[in-house]
Amino acid sequence: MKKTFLLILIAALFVLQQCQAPKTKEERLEWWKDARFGMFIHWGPVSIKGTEIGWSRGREWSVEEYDSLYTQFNPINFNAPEWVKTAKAAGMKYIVFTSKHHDGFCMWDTKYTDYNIMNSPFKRDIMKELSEACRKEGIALGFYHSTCDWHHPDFPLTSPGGSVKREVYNLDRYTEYLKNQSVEIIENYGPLLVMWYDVPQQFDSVRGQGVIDHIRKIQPDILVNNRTGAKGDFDTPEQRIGSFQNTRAWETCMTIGRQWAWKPDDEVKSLEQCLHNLIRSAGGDGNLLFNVGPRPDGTIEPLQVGRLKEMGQWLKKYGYSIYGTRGGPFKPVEWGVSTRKGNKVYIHILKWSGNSPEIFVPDIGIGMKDVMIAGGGEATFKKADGGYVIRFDRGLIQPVNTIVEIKYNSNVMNVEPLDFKSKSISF
Ligand code: FHN
Repeated sequence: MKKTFLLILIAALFVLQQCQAPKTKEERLEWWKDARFGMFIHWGPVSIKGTEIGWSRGREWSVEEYDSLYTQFNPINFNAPEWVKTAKAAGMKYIVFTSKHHDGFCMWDTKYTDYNIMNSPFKRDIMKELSEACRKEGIALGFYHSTCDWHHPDFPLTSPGGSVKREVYNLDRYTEYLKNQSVEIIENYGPLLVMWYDVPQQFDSVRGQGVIDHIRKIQPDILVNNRTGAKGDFDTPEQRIGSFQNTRAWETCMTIGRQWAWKPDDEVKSLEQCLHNLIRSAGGDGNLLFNVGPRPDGTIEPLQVGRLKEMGQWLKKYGYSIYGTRGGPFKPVEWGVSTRKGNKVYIHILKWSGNSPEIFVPDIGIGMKDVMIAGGGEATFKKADGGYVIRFDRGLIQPVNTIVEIKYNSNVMNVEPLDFKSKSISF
């Protein structure tokens, strides 16, 4: 009797999970756009040295010294649930972790090379533990997997930075290696949100598309970025906020500190900079993949954890104006951006100076019904030539972002993007 009940329960849970999981790539892409905010994690044995992953191989350190670091790598304080808890506390909805960077070191129990974490003193499958922690906490998971590989003997280029051409190489055999490891990762730790490839040296669009087509045989709905050599599903502006674009998905990737891998005595961006990066990405109709670099012991830098927690506190209060929204209808300007959801538009005023605030909002072809300041502040609006003028008390201005919430008479999601008029905001 008990066994039957257990079997029925497992079957029900599986069905439930399948019901919740996106069924097509388009559905997964819409989920990803709704999520808006992810954690990027760059980590490897080079964290022992505190220099940049991949790039310091053959630069700050000889290739031999760099490639031997894994024999000392023993991050005894690595705790996947802790990492996932940090991401959730930040309000992040997905994690993208470096399975293999340009240095070729594999952070999982791969059967395709011995140059992997299981042959370090740590001897644990980091990606297995991370995937289990993500699944348990409902955080979507993807992997950053470097297209180039300066360690692999078949890849045509090697360190420093791929600037040296190997005399003997086999790009086709290397491509098979890349495809095999990509499938292995998806089969071992998937289904995944995304495979995030990077630096497609020597990979043209045909070769890159071949990688995408290959992994899609295993997981048809997986998202792939634009760095296999082919264009993939989304663009990836780096260390800058992407321009407004709502005809093709995009995600800004950015470091919270000064480099991708852990750096001793690092600095982190201010809370205002961090939040503005997220809000401006959403206003441009894009995502933000915000990077942390764990320390050699496996913990994330407390400075970075603290900043992410502060972002999460802001998102707890105002996240409804970011999650599940799309950019616009008003295109980003120097003083602010707009996001929209259903019949609401959120105007995020990020820069402020002057006296009593007044905003001119151009007509979008749908009547304005109500307006307020996020958090419950009073605001008024009146019809004007070509749009509406919104006024509210200066005391309602918020330090990082003042959100003007506008309710329209009907759905605003199909309004063509338009510009704020030049004199949209006066103080
Ligand atoms: O060389 C890499 C770099 O180390 C880092 O991984 C970034 C993340 O997008 N991508 C490449 C630089 O464009």
